Amino acid sequence: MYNAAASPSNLEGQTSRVPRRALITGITGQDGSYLAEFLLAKDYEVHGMIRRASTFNTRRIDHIYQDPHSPEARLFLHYGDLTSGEQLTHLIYNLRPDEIYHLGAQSHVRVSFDTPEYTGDTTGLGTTRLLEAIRRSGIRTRFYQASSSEMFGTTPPPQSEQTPFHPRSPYGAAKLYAHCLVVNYREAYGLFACNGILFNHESPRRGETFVTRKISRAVAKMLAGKKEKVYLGNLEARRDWGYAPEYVDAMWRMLQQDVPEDFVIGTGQSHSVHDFVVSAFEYAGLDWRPHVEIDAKYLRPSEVDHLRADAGKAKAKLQWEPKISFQELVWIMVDADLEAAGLRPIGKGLEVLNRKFGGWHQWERSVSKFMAATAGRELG
Ligand code: NDP
Ligand code: GDR
Repeated sequence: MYNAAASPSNLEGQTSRVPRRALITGITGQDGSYLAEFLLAKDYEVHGMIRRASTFNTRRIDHIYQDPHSPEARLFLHYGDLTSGEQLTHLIYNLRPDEIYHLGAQSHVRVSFDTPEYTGDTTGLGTTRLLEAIRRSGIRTRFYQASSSEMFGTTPPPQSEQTPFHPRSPYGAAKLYAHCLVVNYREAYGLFACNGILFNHESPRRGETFVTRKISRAVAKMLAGKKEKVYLGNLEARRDWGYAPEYVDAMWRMLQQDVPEDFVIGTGQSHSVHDFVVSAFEYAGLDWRPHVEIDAKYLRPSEVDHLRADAGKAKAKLQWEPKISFQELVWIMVDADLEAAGLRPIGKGLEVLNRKFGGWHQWERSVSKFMAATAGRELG
């Protein structure tokens, strides 16, 4: 079992001026970019691992990039890949981070059916490589694993930390393997490691091939006169959709606890893909029927029908509760995509964010100000 007395200092009570150091895998993804902003606003020194690519893959974090030569620099990027342990060990041993947020993964469920081996290597074994790098380097750190509601698969809702798993995709199976490894390293080696079992969370920074963003982008393009139809798969699947920036706050809260535990994070409400379609089109004043067609290529060999979180434990222990509803999420995403398409946002999404989080809006920096306001300082 984890020994609290032998743990790193109680981080809530820490008064030292030395900044805490975090390492984020998957910093170029939706969650990684929001988490980097969140931690910078809390005065962390943030290190992110990025993949080498022949094209730029840092667009979600370009606005917070800092010249590493500057004495003020707090954000540092390092090349590495989850499919190879060499750089992971090197990074962990040399950086000795106080907290590690492991968000990197092949995260697309449909794609995992086409690339099961690669998904297992990245999404499953990637976690093992990190855990082993921590164990072998002997450093004391806190580890966050991006677990997923996809692991529940066929088990009916509501799903909590006690719900049995039954994954329905290579992605879900790989996440479950990683999830179990985290529990094992906690029990076997006393590692401070937490699984955040997060339900779907979306934002203007969501990857364009996930269904919510696919719909909000399509609606914006239709209003801009650049698209006539959007092709989708199963409209009946139900998901518990939340707003991503609120979920990175939950990740951080997990690592500030005295004892490492696993937490389910979600809104407790579920809606169908069809609901999202209707809501997004209605918000834009469009009739969805002539614009939506089903294409079998977006169906999955086995589907997860219904996910809805019971996040009571997170509410009680982390004091975490989401502020953004399903309807508001749709407004935010459509507004942001309208702006990205060069159109004037309708405005309800902006209004919600202003009201709930205080002055906002540039969609690509959508959370900087909210996070900075939370931390009592403004990001540059
Ligand atoms: P994204 O797909 O937006 O980001 C994935 C990140 O992983 C990217 O930075 C990507 O880099 C990186 N990555 C992929 N493969 C590798 C590799 N081989 N080596 C190093 N880095 C790699 O995911 P999200 O931000 O939405 O999700 C973050 C994590 O949370 C993921 O693990 C996901 O599975 C999990 N999750 C997400 C949920 C959600 O609703 N968003 C819900 C539950 C869990 P690059 O930019 O170069 O592609
Ligand atoms: P999911 O998200 O599989 O839940 O995984 P996604 O948005 O891909 O699918 C949600 C539901 O919508 C249905 N669907 C479509 N999906 C996509 N991508 N494209 C379509 O055209 C389409 N039409 C209908 C899907 O069948 C599914 O039922 C996300 C990812 O972020 C994972 O990494 C994460 O672990 C889980 O959420 C929780």
